[in-house]
Amino acid sequence: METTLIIVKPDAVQRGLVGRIVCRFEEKGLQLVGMKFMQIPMATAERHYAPHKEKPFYPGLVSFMTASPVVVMALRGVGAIGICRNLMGATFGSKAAAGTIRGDFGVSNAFNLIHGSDSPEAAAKELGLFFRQGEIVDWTRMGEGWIYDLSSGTPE
Ligand code: IDP
Ligand code: MG
Repeated sequence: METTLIIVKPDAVQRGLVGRIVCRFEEKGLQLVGMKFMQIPMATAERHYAPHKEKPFYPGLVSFMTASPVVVMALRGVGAIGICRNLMGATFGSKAAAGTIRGDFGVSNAFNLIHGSDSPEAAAKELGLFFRQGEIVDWTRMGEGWIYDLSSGTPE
């Protein structure tokens, strides 16, 4: 099982799209194991986007992400990182395929509604930035055996 960090970005919160975006992940079958509403402190945004520090869009990105509240989520599942990236769609709203979150809800390249970790290393780092000990909750879903085939002992 992988756990990934998703951020419903300020543009999505301002546009009243939180419920519809959360719904995409829930209905796919990913398990919600952490969630909070927050305004991202500047230092956290800078650390989160540190890999982009040298890019021309970095200053604008950090000010966008700290300008207004976000919803951060921890989502779990087999291959959750890749599944979430597919549900999100390509980085630019203008290019993202229809059927994806970015493809369906946005046209902007910078204001692209959602962040998702892109590797297990990034997920571990980002979850640590946004969730303290105890804020990610391990729990058992009643319907797990109908979301995955558990007959072999491992979720398929
Ligand atoms: P990702 O969010 O799909 O992983 P990244 O390349 O990691 O895309 O970029 C991080 C974020 O920076 C994007 O989600 C987007 O908000 C912003 N961004 C990326 N490239 C550009 C650009 O060329 N212009 C403006 N903003 C950009
Ligand atoms: Mg990225």
